[in-house]
Amino acid sequence: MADIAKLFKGQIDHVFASPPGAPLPDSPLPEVAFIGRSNVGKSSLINALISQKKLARTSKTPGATKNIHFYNLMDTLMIVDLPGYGYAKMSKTESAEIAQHVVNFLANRPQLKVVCVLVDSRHGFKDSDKEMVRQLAEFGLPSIIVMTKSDKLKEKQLKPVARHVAADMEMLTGPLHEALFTSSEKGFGMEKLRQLVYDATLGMTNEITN
Ligand SMILES: Nc1nc2c(ncn2[C@@H]2O[C@H](COP(=O)(O)OP(=O)(O)OP(=O)(O)O)[C@@H](O)[C@H]2O)c(=O)[nH]1
Ligand SMILES: [Mg+2]
Repeated sequence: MADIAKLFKGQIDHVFASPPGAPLPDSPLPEVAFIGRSNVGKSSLINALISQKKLARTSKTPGATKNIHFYNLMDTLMIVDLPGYGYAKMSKTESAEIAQHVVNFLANRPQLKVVCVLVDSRHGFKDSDKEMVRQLAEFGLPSIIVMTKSDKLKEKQLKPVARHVAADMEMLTGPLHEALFTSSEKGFGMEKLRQLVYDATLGMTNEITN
């Protein structure tokens, strides 16, 4: 546990932003990527996970993240913020270029160990999320399902949503565990998510270099 706290609260560098068509960084570090529909809260979750307010750019308007961003945690783990999918107002050409860039990354990245698929707690799985989980399984990538913005639901609304989500997950192959409900705004679920990410990326080597 001590090592996890050290990793997620230590030195963080934004090392690389890769726009569509550009190369990806050459790095030996294990990676965890965050994916999900546009505006689901990927960049906010990354900030909460690494205890930063504004390192990853967030926005009320969907389509905020257009490049693939790499964050180096203590030369030990790379966090990758991916552009969202399903944003209808972006031009077809631009969204196709972004989607292609993301698929290239997912399909050709041996150091990528796990992908967190973010789903809005209020809406549950959309077809595009199910498709993403299936695609990740096809690429041989394990996924962690993270429900976001759970502060927007009342306590009594959480149970039926959790049941629906659990039923949807039974139909999907690949996810590592039951869905984890989180709130970046209130900090719910962050310790658990840090543990899951750590286990899936560094669990075998258990090394923190500095
Ligand atoms: N209430 C609440 N709002 C949140 C939470 N997480 C994110 N938001 C809000 O949701 C909006 C989108 O958040 P982002 O983190 O930019 O979402 P994203 O998935 O990175 O979006 P794209 O980069 O456009 O795909 C922002 O207005 C955030 O403040 C949360 O846990 N609770
Ligand atoms: Mg973003």
